[in-house]
Amino acid sequence: MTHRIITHASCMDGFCSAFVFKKYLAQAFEVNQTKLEIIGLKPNDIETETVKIESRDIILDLPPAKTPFFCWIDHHTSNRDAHVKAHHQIWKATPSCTGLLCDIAQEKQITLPAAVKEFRHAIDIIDSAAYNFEDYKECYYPPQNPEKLSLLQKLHAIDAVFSTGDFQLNQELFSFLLQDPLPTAPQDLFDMHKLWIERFYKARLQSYQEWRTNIDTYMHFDTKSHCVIQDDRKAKVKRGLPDRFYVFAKHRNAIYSINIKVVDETVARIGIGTNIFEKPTQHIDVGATCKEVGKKFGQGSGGGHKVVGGCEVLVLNVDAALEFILEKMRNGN
Ligand SMILES: [Mn+2]
Repeated sequence: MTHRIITHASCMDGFCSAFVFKKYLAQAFEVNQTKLEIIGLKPNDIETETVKIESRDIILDLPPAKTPFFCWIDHHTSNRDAHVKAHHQIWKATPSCTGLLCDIAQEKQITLPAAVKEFRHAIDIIDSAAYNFEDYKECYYPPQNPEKLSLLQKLHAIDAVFSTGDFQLNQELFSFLLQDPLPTAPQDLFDMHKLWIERFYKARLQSYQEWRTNIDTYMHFDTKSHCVIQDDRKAKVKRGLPDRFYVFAKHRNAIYSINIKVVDETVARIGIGTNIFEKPTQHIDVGATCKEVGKKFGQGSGGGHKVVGGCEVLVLNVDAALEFILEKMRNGN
């Protein structure tokens, strides 16, 4: 019986979920781990059924398929009430899907090595953006000691391998790293392939720096709305790869960030976040605001959580939408 693991592509949590399932949970689910194919997909591929899901598929860190399949394990709030036609189905609001898999292993009395338990804390930080300022500095800037990377740094280095900006290459490297034999814990992959993984990481860190230098030319802090605005329409050139936490590293006392990106000739995407380092206690409901803005200035697409969200608006409405959001932030509601 051949099973496939379908997991979240280009995502460290999706990657580690596949690792932990294959290495530690396959047997408990009566799955033959030597014949396990691993496929990375985007949530949208499942929702629009661009890939045919088979009856023996195991879907991790993704929304469930509409057709019957074997096993679904996920932690995304948006999938909580999903209608699932799977033989095994487990949903729980955990910081990472990998962490949920570790919990399941424990419930099934599978002993996880110390290295995996230690790793679990790190993947929880990564997938729920629970970095403190020191963690951020450690992972997004050249390492103080390149010869001895920390656990978080090793995981970021592995992530750099399948986040190159070329989706097909990412897919190749993603499944390559998950081939047999798997080491004890995901971070051991770094030591296994150190010579080339550290080059991916070095390049990635340089790309972050190029991006930060470029973004500095047009990102600005609007003190009245407590918001840092990154309007990509103002970019003269495109450089590097986004460092998603930089806004709040640069503006430590900001509450919000807004990011505007034109997608095509009619649609622009607006992302709103709150300060991950300071964790402001009072702020507007970002998800609700995004939903409202998507309806008012776009074709209805928008939503998210209390602290982070996104929406799509019409290109011709971008300025009005931005003003609407900033006004809410100024009033604090
Ligand atoms: Mn996840």
